[in-house]
Amino acid sequence: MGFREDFLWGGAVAAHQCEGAWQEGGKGISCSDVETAGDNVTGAPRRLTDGVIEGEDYPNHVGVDFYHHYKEDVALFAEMGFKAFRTSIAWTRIFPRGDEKEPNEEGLKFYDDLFDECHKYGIEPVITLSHFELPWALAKEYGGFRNRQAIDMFVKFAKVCFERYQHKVKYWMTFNEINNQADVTQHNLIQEGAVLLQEGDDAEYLMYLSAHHELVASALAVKAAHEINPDLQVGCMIGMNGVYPASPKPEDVMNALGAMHQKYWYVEVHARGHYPRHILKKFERKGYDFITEEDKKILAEGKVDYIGFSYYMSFATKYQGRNEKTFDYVPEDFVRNTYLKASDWGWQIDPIGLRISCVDLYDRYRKPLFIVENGLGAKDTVEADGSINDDYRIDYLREHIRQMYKAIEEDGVELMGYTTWAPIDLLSNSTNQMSKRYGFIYVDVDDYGNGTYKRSKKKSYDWYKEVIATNGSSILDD
Ligand code: BGP
Repeated sequence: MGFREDFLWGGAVAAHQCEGAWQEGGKGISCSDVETAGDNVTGAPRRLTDGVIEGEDYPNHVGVDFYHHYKEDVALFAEMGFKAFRTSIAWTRIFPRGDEKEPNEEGLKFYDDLFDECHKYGIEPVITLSHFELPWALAKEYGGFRNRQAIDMFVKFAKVCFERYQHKVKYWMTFNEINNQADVTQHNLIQEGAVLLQEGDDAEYLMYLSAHHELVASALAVKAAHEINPDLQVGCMIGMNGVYPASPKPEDVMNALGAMHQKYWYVEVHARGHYPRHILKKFERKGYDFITEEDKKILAEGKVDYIGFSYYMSFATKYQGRNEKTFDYVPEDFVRNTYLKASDWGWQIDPIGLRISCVDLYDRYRKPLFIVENGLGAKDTVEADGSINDDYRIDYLREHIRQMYKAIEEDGVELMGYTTWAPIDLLSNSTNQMSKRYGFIYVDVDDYGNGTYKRSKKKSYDWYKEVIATNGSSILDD
């Protein structure tokens, strides 16, 4: 009953948000290295600069210095009883520009050491290949994933990783939250596909084109992984923050359906190996003609083994007449859901939404699910005695885990694991702030890079330790 014996309890981070050491070990400049801090007062998003510009503020160049602290951090995860630790391999540590013939040995060695450190404690590394940190040279000199050459570069990177780490890493994911780019902002396009918008570009066309190339690259990587070692399991990763209709008005319902279609289609291609008909219809209408016969074959042969997803919040959408023809993704139509409370950053907290997401994804694709991100970004206060009483984080996680349990027990969903975002404080991806903290482990550094980088345990640390030790039952009984 309940969580299976080998349930992968743990935590998740991404290289560009925690490692720092942006120029160490032969690392090249990534797209994330050229995104500044957001505005700490307003929480406004990060800005993309043309290369690393002196005088600009790039907090992720230091991160939480995980590159130098990883032994201490992994030991803290181990003490919590982690079964799994999800992180990403910074592409630019392995191929600094993306187009080199040979990988950078120093970069490969860093991850060898990190994975060995995890295994020392019986922690299974879960690895994302591309988590918003593509090579900047790929963006600048090749046009990112708008260019088919990016497919070869990614597949080479993936193969090097599979070959090198096949006996250390069993669970992989290709592109983090690949569906984020449905909202075609420059930030999302650069993070997903290293696509820099030029004047006169049709952003929507470029999104579909580069997403298609990413999907082909992903399918080729899945196939390669299975050929290299049939034990390897490769999943996709989508950002699954569900969208509800704001009311039972049919137009609102249709709006929500359209918004969900814009999430699911990426999963459809990954999991079923072909495009859903509504997307093909759209391509027909718009005259998009980039899917080749060879691509179709590749997609069909590279279906993922499981579906990884993140879940933080849900949205509600209200039809406002903007998209009457297609009921397409219109973020401007998102409205506040008055039934839900929100985090300090306005993210609407909805534990039942996690259960809905599990059921929706499982009903559609019948593949094992892996919740690879879930957590609360909040401001923490360090008391005079050094303690941090983050009951709000405990409440958030407890309620989500309870819904996850119901999805398994009552809805019959097959769930492989749960890695919280993030077990240790790190930089926010959207704003690059430190003050938006997620961890069980506090890191002493502020939004301006001041601090000792010392690690300390929050109240939630022992709480999660107990959850893992009892395989979830400590929070199901009360
Ligand atoms: C997801 C990303 C993560 C992570 C998380 C929290 O979209 O995969 O990288 O950062 O969101 O978002 P934020 O850091 O902006 O609070």
